[in-house]
Order: sequence, then C-alpha cells, then structure tokens
Amino acid sequence: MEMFDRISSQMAGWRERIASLKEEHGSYKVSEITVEQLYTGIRGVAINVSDISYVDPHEGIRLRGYTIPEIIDALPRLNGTEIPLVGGLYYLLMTNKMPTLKDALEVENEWNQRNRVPDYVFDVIRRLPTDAHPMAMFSIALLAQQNESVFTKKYDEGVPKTDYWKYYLEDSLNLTARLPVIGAFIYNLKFRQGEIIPPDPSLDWGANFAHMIGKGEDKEYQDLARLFFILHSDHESGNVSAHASHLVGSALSDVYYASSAGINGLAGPLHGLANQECLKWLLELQAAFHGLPTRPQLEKYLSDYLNSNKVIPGYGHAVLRVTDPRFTAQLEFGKAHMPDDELFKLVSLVYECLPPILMKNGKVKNPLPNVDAINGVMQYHYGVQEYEFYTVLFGIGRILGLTSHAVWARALGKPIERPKSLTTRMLEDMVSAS
Ligand code: CMX
Repeated sequence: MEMFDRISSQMAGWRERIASLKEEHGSYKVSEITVEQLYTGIRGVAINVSDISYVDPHEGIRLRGYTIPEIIDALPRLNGTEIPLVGGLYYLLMTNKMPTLKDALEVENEWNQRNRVPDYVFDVIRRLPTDAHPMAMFSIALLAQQNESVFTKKYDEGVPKTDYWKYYLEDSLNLTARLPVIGAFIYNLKFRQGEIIPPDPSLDWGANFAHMIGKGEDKEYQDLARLFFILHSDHESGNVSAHASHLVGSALSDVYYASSAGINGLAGPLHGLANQECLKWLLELQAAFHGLPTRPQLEKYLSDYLNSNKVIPGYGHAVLRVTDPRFTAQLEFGKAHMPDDELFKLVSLVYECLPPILMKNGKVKNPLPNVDAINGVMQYHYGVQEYEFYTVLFGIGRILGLTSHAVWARALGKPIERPKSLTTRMLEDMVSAS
C-alpha cells in the first residue's frame, strides 16, 4: 500500500534529524516553567513535538503545513462534490504528502475493505443503560475491540521496536475504517429506533456515515459530513484528547486503548463536549426571545449571562488568539447553504455581539469563537438535532489525528512519557531560597 511505503521511506530521514538534534543540541532550553504555569494547567509550556499539525495562535491550525482554507482547496474531491474526500486528509496526515485523487481513493478503498464491525461491539453498546451518553458508548465501543489489536499480538511475539509503527498503522486503518459504522450505530440505536443501515461499498467514508444515519440521498449533508470530519481531525498534540491519547500510547498501549483515552478527554465540556453545550445554549437563547433577538436585546442577555459567572460554550481558546479558522470554514458553508436558517443567523449575530462583551468582561484571553460555536448548528439544520450526539461526530474526526500521531510516535521511537510532580513545600522552599 502506498501509504505504508511513503511512511517507511521517510522514516530514516526523520530519525536522523531527531538524533542529530538530540546529539548536538540536547541541552538547548526550549521552554521554562513558572510557578504560575504549574498551577494553571501547564498552559503554553512546550512539552512535545508534532510534525503533523501546529496551532499558530494568530493563524490557527496548520495540518502538515497547510491552513484550513488551503486544505479544503487542495485535497482531492469526487466529481460533483464540494468538499474533499476524508481519505485524502488521512493520507496527508499520515504521509506528509498532498494526495492525488488516486491516493485518496486508495485509502477510501482500504477503509471499505476493513469496515466490518464485529457483532460483539454492537452487543456491548446495546447492553449499556438507555441513558448512557453517546460518548461513553463510543469510547466503550472502541475499547471493546482491543482484543483485535495486531500490534499487541506482534508485541507478544517479540517483533523489533523499529517495526512497531507498522502494526500501529494496521490497527489504525482497521479502527478508523469502522468509526462511521460505530458512530451511525450509536445514533440509530439512541435516536432512530435502532434501524441498521449497512455501509455502502460504493460510498466514501464521509458519505457512508451520512448514508448510515439515513441521509444517503442528501448530497449537501454528505458534504457537510466530510467537512465536519476534516475540520475536527487534528489540533496539534497539546490539547486534552491528543495529549491523553499520546500519553497512554507512550506506555505502548495500542491504538484502541489510546484512542478510547483520547475520546474520554474529548467528552469534557471544556473540550469537545462544548459543541453539545453550545447548541443547547443557542436553543435556550432562541427560546428566550421566541426567535431572533434584536442586537440590544442580545447584548443585554449576553452581559447578564456572563455576570452570572457562567461560561459561554464555543468561545475562548487556550492557544488561539484569532477566530478559529475551523469556525470560519463552517460559517462560509452556512452562508452558502443555510443563510436563512434562524439558528445560523443567531450564531452570526452572537459572533457580532459577543467578542466586545467578553473583552469588556476582562477575564477571557481570547474573546473569539472556536470550532464548537457553530458545528452543532450545521448538523441541526440538516435534521441531526439530537445534540448529545455531536461530540461523537467530533470524535470520529479526531481519531484520524490521534492515530496519525500514534503511528508516528512509534515510528520515531518516542519513549514512555514521565514528567515530574513537586510538592507545595518544595516550591515554597525553592522560592524562599531564590
Ligand atoms: N465564557 C465565559 N468565561 C470564559 C470563557 C467563556 N467562553 N472562556 C474563558 N473564560 C474564563 C475562564 O473560565 C477563566 O475564568 P477564571 O479565571 O474565573 O477561571 C478566564 O476566562 C480565563 O480563561 P482563559 O485563560 O481565557 O481560557 P483557558 O485557557 O483557561 O480556557 C477554554 C480555554 C476553551 C477552556 C475556555 O475559553 C472555555 O471554557 N471556553 C468555553 C468552552 C469551550 O468552548 N471549549 C471548547 C474549546 C475548543 C475545543 O477544545 O473543542
């Protein structure tokens, strides 16, 4: 497979660059940490290296060096579709090369050959309580397949360390192939009376998800599904889901364990769950005014809301200091496809009114929207209105990034992560001695 060969052919070069950095500049200081940072989530401290993606505070994410608009423009797409194939994005993340249409279709084809989900996975999900959150179902479904890890079997056989990445790649392709099937199953079980629609081998990954939740005829939703998964795929390796997954993988836990860990982190309201929270919040806002508020009404509502010390989901970011380009990409999609949708108009109005109010409030470092300020509204427009499910959609996309990082972590022989903790007394002694 071309993806395999491309990774393989680059490995020696990357290993050499890293070895020479370590050998010649091993003692060079990249960052220092303050007492403040120790108590505030090690915010901003460089602790890892990723050549797959980088979040520039003033520009947003670059995936393999490409900005979001560049990615959407350059990735190959099928005739008659607006948004590129997700298979092309996975190829780019994994191989560091912009794919041709043939490359992208090769990944799509691999996925179609590997997407049969064993019945026991469905049984495990069915056995969960009916009020289990879709994210808990999703995480458990990932973990339930751990017995199938090729890496774990090969590790037990004693394959050389330099080959670990090959089996991580094998596991990653198997796992990612199944994600749309698992996601659609959870959606149908919870919200569509358990109807099961099998994947259609003639469809690509994004369109297949749409097909399996009963939207096979809706070409626009198929494009939205592709866009959603591409935009949510990766956001460098310092965020909660990426870091959790990387940390777990560093103990040589396989991609089933590591991805499930990442998904558990994504399920928090300060991270991926913000998309569910944001839609809920927008619906409450809409209900409070029986439709669209006027600008002054909205400004008062927002100020009162913030003054009651509540967080407005979808706004702010730990790294970004500009409007999230993933927000902008969806705003553009919305302008083209749903300009008259009332919730979409509300999102646009909040975007106009909220940043100055957040600035005035004084606490927030970034008053601008992130990806979660809009993604739910896009889904809602096309009839996927059960907002509890939105973070699973985020997770389906995010595992593309998590597994790409996992494969490369093994390819580059990254060791087990083990930072250090101190006691408060130690800090007090250090500062009083300074
Ligand atoms: N509404 C109200 N207050 C906010 C806020 C918001 N949207 N964003 C930040 N603040 C507050 C923080 O709670 C913090 O208050 P305290 O000092 O009382 O604790 C203060 O402003 C400073 O926070 P910050 O340094 O600007 O932001 P952090 O790096 O600490 O946190 C984030 C970043 C995203 C968790 C935060 O902005 C937030 O809670 N936003 C809403 C939730 C959200 O949209 N999360 C999704 C992020 C994207 C993703 O990962 O999916």
